[in-house]
Amino acid sequence: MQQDTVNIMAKLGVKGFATENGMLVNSPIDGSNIAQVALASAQQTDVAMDAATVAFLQWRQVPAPERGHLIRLFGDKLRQHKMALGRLITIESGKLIQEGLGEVQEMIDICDFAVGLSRQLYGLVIASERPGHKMVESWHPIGPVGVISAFNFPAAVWAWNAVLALVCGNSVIWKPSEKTPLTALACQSVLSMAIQECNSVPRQLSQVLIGRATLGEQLVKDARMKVISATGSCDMGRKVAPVVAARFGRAILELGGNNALIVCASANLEMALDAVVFGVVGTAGQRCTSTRRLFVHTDVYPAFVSRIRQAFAAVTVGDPLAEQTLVGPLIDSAAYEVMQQALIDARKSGAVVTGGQRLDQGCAAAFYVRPALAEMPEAVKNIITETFAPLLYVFQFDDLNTAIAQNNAVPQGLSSAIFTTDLRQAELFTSAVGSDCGIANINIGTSGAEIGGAFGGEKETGGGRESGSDAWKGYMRRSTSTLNYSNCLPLAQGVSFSINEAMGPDALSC
Ligand code: UN1
Repeated sequence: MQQDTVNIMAKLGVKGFATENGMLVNSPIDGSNIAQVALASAQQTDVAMDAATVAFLQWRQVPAPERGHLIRLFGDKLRQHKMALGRLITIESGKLIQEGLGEVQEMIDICDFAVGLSRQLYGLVIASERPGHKMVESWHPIGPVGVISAFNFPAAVWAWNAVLALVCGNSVIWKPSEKTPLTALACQSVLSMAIQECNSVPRQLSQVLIGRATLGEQLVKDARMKVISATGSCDMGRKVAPVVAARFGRAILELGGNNALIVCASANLEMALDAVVFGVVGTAGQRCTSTRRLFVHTDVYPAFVSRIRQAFAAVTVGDPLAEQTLVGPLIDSAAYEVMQQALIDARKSGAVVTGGQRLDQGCAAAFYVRPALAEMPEAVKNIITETFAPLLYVFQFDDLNTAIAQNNAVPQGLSSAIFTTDLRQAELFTSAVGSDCGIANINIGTSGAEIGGAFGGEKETGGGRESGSDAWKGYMRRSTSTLNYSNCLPLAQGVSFSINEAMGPDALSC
């Protein structure tokens, strides 16, 4: 695994990563050590923030379409290096090779989106209430953007933030998860290849700082970082949000999900089965969009739940680099412990649990598990915590309104889905009285969102929006200008304030 990693890093032009005495990086595939990386000191972080400020002051003057040109080149480089980067993502995060490649594709997609955006950073022209006046809204670069990302999407989530931030005229500092620093160094190296082919790109436009939580705290506290985009647990967000707010910075938070899928009696059950299985076992249940809760209509419950049980028992668990594998390893032993505790708790509450056992793959330091199904007893109506593992809690319902209420009765609000062929049920689910999540899908699972939509969720998910739609506005400042092309100075709201009378014959009239 180590040699494979060294080869990929060399191919992607990453230098100086295998330092001695650095932080150990392990692959969840076999638990082996694949590299060591140096940690950035507090002083280096401080210097980086100054450099990001200098880069911003220069970059904001570069026309947006020219900034888009850099991102177009970056997208080209990603296409060129997709296989190597995808493999590295798999080696470092343990997700399936298909998902590693999919993650690079997601980066390419957001690059394409950002290139188009670079010619569409539109403001509005607004009707003024005053004659001879107009109002315009302009969007301007805001400043250095700090991106704090998680291990489960070690590249794409940074790309969502970074390429939008760059096209919007900002510099970026990235603090990746300490579990996946190599992917970050590789992404930065690929971006550097694009930067080298461009004129007028300031040095230090994009920087990566490898470090632990204290490094993140330093970025979060610092007023030089105008935007902090943080992906991680609700607990992490609870720490980040007040610190950014206290200095009047802007936070874009993408935190936990506790995503539910509702299967109605009219659903296409084949499609629903595929969606549930991918939603639960994809990325070994470690996506923030993973399906965690399932509400099945009583009429189809026994048949559908038994199909899921069979599918969970049948899916191939193992080496994520092997094409036939459908479930890779958990990230580490801590993730395994948390899953096991959740299974103990489920059993205690009366659930019928199948799966969840550790599978021996011949490496003591790697954690492969069979996906688990917890059929909840009548008395337990919901599960309010997110367990980052392939574990599905199943509940039965008779009335869709009750299922929707249960979908919403959790602190998190990221993703949700309904399977139905009844238009009225689909519309109800996506209506004002339907799912309260940022994502509400119909006949699509809870995970695997496209980059074109705004990504994020409500309540303890943090309220941030990243990726498509108008999420770019989160990386810019808005300026409203009222322009007077008349010869008078009327005040808004009809307020009269005339100095003519006071000045008498000396007054100039318009
Ligand atoms: C995440 O888990 O933090 O919708 C992001 C999805 C992916 C992104 C997940 N496109 O599942």
